[in-house]
Amino acid sequence: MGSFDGPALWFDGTLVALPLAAGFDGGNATGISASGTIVVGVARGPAENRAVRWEGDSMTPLDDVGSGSEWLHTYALDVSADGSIIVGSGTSRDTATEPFVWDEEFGLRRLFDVLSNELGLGVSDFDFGLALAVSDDGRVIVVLASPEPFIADITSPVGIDIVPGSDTNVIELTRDRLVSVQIFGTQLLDVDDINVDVLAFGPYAAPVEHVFHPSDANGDGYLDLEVRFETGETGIAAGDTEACLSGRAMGLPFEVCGPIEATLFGFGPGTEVPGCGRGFEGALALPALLLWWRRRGRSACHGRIWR
Ligand SMILES: [Ca+2]
Ligand SMILES: [Ca+2]
Repeated sequence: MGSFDGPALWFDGTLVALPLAAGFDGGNATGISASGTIVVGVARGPAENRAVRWEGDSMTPLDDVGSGSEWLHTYALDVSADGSIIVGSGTSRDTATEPFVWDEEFGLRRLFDVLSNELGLGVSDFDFGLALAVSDDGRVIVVLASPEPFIADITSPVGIDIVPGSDTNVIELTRDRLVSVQIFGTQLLDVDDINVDVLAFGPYAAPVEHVFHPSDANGDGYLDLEVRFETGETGIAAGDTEACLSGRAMGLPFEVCGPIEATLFGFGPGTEVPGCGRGFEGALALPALLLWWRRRGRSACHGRIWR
């Protein structure tokens, strides 16, 4: 048995040393994702301390992706359940310690910039210290600041219209049917900043099937984005009255829900519909699993609807 001094992960009864990249000789692990596959912390070296992410056998420093900040030393302190949002603190050439938020697309960003520029929040009265913790869903950050600590909701303000142009939002659960969702741009939300690759609709998080060119659908002067999903992939079941769209805009997570009326077009209750998709087939074959999924989907459906 050897010994070591450095970041480690307790796994299945054994303490496992986390790998350190060249140029680092120590560190700390400070946070872990829900599945345990992503660990965050700091790697220490003679020249710098770097916020890092461990995944499998690799250590990856959290990089600045062109935000203009020049970070000297960074420390990751917490990670969201799925590993997509990491928070911590760092020092730059210009400032004392200040909090950052990291995501894969935009890298390290000053939390102050994100709150004031992307979310339009007035935070100039605060002296920021650390971003101490992030909620499991990656949408709420605990910030140590003076004159007092605060909780920042970094949910991107996204408004949607399910089945654009209709108030009843009937979704027919038939084969190969697509359902449209209009995402509204605003002064704060440029729809070009929506990552369509991670958009997910319904309890089964259906991926986007079709993306339209942005156009100003509601005539407010801001471009809107219409996307379409295959109803069979959404997991929406007959009788559902609400559906949610989740994704990321400017790297910030969002989940927004709207009313629907889900019907089995042309089929009586309990009729087996060939190729109808997981949602409907699941309802026939795996009621317990479907219920669990639907509960899970609903419990996360408290997002604000901005219209
Ligand atoms: Ca509608
Ligand atoms: Ca518009």
